[in-house]
Amino acid sequence: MLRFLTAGESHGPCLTVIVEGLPSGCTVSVEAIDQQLARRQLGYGRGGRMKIEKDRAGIRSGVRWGETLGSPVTLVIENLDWKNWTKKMSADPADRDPSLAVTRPRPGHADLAGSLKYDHEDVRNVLERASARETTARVAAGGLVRQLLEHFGVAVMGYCSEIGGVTADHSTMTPEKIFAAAEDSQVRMADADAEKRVIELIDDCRKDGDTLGGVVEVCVTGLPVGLGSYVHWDRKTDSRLAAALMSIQATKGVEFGTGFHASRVRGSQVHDEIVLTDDGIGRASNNYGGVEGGMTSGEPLLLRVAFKPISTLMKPLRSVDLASGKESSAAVERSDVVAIPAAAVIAENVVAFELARLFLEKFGGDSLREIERNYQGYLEQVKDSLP
Ligand code: EPS
Repeated sequence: MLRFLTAGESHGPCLTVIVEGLPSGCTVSVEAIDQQLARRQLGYGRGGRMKIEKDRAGIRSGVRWGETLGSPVTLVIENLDWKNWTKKMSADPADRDPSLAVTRPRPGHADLAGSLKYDHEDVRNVLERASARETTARVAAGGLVRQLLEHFGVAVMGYCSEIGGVTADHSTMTPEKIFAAAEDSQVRMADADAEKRVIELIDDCRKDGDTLGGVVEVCVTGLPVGLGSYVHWDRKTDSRLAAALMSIQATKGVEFGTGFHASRVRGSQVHDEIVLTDDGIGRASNNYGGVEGGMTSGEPLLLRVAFKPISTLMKPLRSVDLASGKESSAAVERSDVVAIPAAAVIAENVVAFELARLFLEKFGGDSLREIERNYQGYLEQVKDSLP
């Protein structure tokens, strides 16, 4: 089974991710992982932290001479900001300093429930791990395993479709065109007019001490029909992707294809008709975003993820001081005005990881060669399914 575990605090020495279950013989490019990490750092509206960090993955196990061994792969990403936090985040009891405690939980963050649950007097003990800095490790894991997907012709593309209520008009473009153009945009949108309005909005919000959320879209091409299964709730492609995406910090909703819209129209207007094409069986539309009955349909996978605005407000909302027991304003931490352009990269890599899991469940083996045989054999079987 392909799985991963991350460790690390936002201002600790490093983030670590252990990825287990990759077969042997997969070519691994650390530059390709670093490229994903660099993309995650971009975007208009980020705070000071991204000027400090230069996220890079160090491979500590599981790869030899550029190929996976089949053993766990460990990746480590150093926090360059650690040098400014060595005492405040020290593991040494001699460095304990209760005067540094954060005691005014921020609405929207894990601060309050986390402090109550884990019996912490210092909210920092919660926020350090709850921070979206952790997504660096998840992007590294996605950046690693998507190389296997790419070997089988799968492309995963993420971009922003909405920021702070401003919607990009991508209606006349193919996902490939949107993705390519969004890569050059400061807000990861392929619509120059929307980009301009979003940048103005971000500038206004920064002045007001406020923050923004948004919606990202992920499109995946090259997936074979039949990843996932209809037979159990926890084997469905869409339930698995939704769970993985909902675990990204600040996610509030996930929708596949036309999503909620499908609930408002007639069946005849939304079901994707089955037709004959030059390649065999195909679909006349893709309203269900490439998933049917919990399995990939062979059409491009298309999903959207909604993120709430960032929790830390420079003009803070009301809170209660856990030290004094009195009403007070929430704590202010250095933060971003908006991180939706980064969220698109995070969602993309989270989707890549979950799809790699589903791919290996279907075609799994201990070596790449074994998987290639299983994959080719299945494609031939599907091709031969029509008389
Ligand atoms: C983040 C690093 C953090 C924040 C952001 C995400 O850096 P710092 O806390 O040192 O400024 O920029 O995290 C949040 C906004 C949050 O609420 O957790 C990153 O690497 O993406």
